[in-house]
Order: sequence, then C-alpha cells, then structure tokens
Amino acid sequence: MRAWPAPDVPALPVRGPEVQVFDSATGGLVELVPSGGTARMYVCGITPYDATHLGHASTYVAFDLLNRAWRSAGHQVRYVQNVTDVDDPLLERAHATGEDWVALAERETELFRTDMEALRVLPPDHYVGVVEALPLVASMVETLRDSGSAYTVPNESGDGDLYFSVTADPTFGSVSGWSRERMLEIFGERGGDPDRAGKKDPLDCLLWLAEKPGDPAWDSSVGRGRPGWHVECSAIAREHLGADFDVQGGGSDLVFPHHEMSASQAQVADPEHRFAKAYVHAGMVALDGEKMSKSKGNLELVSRLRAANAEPAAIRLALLGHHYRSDWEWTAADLEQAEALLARLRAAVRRPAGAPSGPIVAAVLETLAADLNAPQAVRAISAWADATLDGIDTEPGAGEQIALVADAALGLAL
Ligand code: 5CA
Ligand code: ZN
Repeated sequence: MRAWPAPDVPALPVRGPEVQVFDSATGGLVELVPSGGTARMYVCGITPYDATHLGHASTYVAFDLLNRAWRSAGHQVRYVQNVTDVDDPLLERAHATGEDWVALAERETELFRTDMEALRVLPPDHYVGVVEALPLVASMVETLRDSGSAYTVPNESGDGDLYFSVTADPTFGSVSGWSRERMLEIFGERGGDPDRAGKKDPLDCLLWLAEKPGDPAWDSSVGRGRPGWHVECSAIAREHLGADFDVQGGGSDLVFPHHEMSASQAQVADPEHRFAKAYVHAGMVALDGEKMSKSKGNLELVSRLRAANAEPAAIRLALLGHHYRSDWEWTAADLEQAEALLARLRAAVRRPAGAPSGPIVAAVLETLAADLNAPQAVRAISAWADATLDGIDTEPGAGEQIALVADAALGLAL
C-alpha cells in the first residue's frame, strides 16, 4: 500500500544519546542500540472503519518520537505498519451502514494518511494492508498448522476454523506478564472468544476463519477464508523486518491479547528466534471519562479539529504535552493551551538573537532519548522561549537552532 509523503527531517549539528524505552515484557527501561546501524520497528496500524481520533494520533506520534530519537542518535530506521483492512469490526460497520467494505477501508485509510501527513508523522517504509499480504499470512498459518500448533474447530457451515494452541508456546504470557485469570477476563473484551465450543484452551485464538456466507474470503494454502487478527501482524512484521527486530509497538490496549499472540505465533513458527526485542506501549487517551474508541463513539477526530481550523502543529503540540506512557483525557483546553504556546515559541524563534541554544538542544535530545519524555523536552524549549522573549539575546541565530531541534526531534514546525 502507499503510505503518505514524508516530511523533511533536518540534520542536527549534534548527535543525540542512544535511546532507552520502557519494555512491557521486562517491565523496565531497555537501551535500544540497533544492530548494524538500522533500527527495525513495527507499529500496529489502524482498522480503517472510522476516522482517526486523537487516541490513534497520540499513539502514532509517540512512535514517531522513537523513530526521530533513533535518527537523532545517528541510526537509520526501518519502519513497518499494517492496515487491518479486513476484520470483523470493519465488516460489521460496512454491513450496518450498507457501504462496501473495501470502499469504507479505502476512505478511512486515506483520511488516516492525510491526518498523519498533517501531523508530520514520518511514514512507514512498508505500509502493508492485510488483504495484499494474504499469501504471506496464510503461509504462516500453514507453518503453524504443519508444526502441530494449530487445530480445527468446526463451524456452522461444517468447515473448520483454525485456532492457535497457546500451549504450543512455552513462553506464552511473557509479553504481558499477566496472570491467566486476567487474560481470561480481558480476552473476550478484545476480540477473543473464550467461550467458543470445541476449543482446547479458552485462550486459543483464531488463525484462519473459514468462509462465512456474505463475508469476503480468499483461496489459500489453508483453505478458503480470511485470517484471524493476530497472525497478520506476526506475518507482516516477520516478512518485512526479519526476526528479533527492535520494537513492536502500539497502544496499551494491544498488550494482551494482540501483542502476546502475535509474538507467540511468530516464535512458535520459528522457535530459534525472538519476535521482537522490546514491546513498547502508549497510554490510552480518554474523552468524557472513557477510553476514546471507535466502537463507543466518544471521539475527537483529528480531521474534525483540522476542519475547524486547528493548526496541525498545535494538535501535535497538545499531544506532546502528555508523556506517551500515561493515560490522559483530552479536553478542548489542551488545544487552546497548545495554540498559545505555539504562538509564543514562534515569536521567540523568530528573534534574530536569543538565549543560548546549545544546552536546550542537548536537553531536548537527552530527554527524548530517555523514554521519549516529550513534555520535558517541550518545557525546555518553552523556558528558552521565555528567556528569549524576556530580552536575553546573547546568541545570534539561537532561534534557528531551536527550530531545528524542534523540527527534527519533536516533528514540530515552528
Ligand atoms: N488494527 C489493529 C492493530 S493490528 C488496531 O488496534 N487498530 S485500531 O484502529 O483499533 O487502533 C490503532 C492504534 O491506535 C493501536 O495501536 C491502538 O492501540 C491505538 N489506540 C486505539 N484507541 C486509542 C486510544 N484511545 N488512545 C491511544 N491509542 C489508541
Ligand atoms: Zn497489530
């Protein structure tokens, strides 16, 4: 699939430190020094049945900070993202509104592209739809089936759906670290079917769904049907990034079952290698007291704010005001404050001279390398702006240096 146009990332006069991020699997910070100079990152993409909301935007901006922090440290980045362009929620929405599911997915994916471009999010090098990756996904399902890690559960039409057996993976549970009780509690809420008759373990997850009347289906090496959710990301990540890549990312609602299952399936298909080195998760953005979600409909859309003349840089600055790992609630005040701050930062960087920039540039790169602390990086720039607007003008051209680091490291066009 086509991604979206890349914004320029200006070269910095200094290098940032190596990057540390919080890994959900080990529960601590890990330093991510990519082997061979190229960091490899997979971030789960959207299920395109509704418009990009600020929760999505916040998650993709978080991983954009990681992408930029690696680049600031002198590394290259190979970035892959999927689009879940066929799955139950998408088909259900299309069915409910009478829209063609392909048209719905294309429309919302295109809106996502324009939102990401407006927010200056660096595009993935490989933007891969599940439909276009079907042979790849089927091939991983086949490997799992042939290794005895999958089994058939009969369905209404007499065919069998293929399920992944979680007991095939001795390391199952190591991504989330959750107890079995907690897994059982949450599995059904996040696309799982713990109560389906015929399963060997309630936590076993769907690998391949046999054709259902009225639903799209494709011929494949594992029969006619369509893939289950988790295996799409196992297969797409392995194909485009290889084994043991640096970061598997997404929002914290993907820790379990999605990232647990994706890793498990890839590792059972290839027991010699880990799926990813670190599992990184962004916090959930809420609206009106509840997690912003397409299924609940409590959304603030990036496109709606843009249509109401909010500047994308202000939206991005509002998102950067919250640490990526925290859960937070969006309010209109976030945007108003960001608009005021943006105006102040711009006024300061346009001064011909300002407060010394070197320590600020270093502080921005350091705080971002230390688990992507964007709020602290923004505070450092804001303090510089205060000093400059207060009349400190010891460094000619300081504003240009500040604008450079804000652009390269924070994706902020001042
Ligand atoms: N297609 C799958 C991943 S393979 C999926 O989860 N799609 S999604 O459209 O539901 O979510 C896309 C990304 O946005 C995921 O990383 C998800 O964790 C994140 N996300 C969804 N809702 C929120 C929210 N309220 N706050 C922060 N991130 C969110
Ligand atoms: Zn995914």
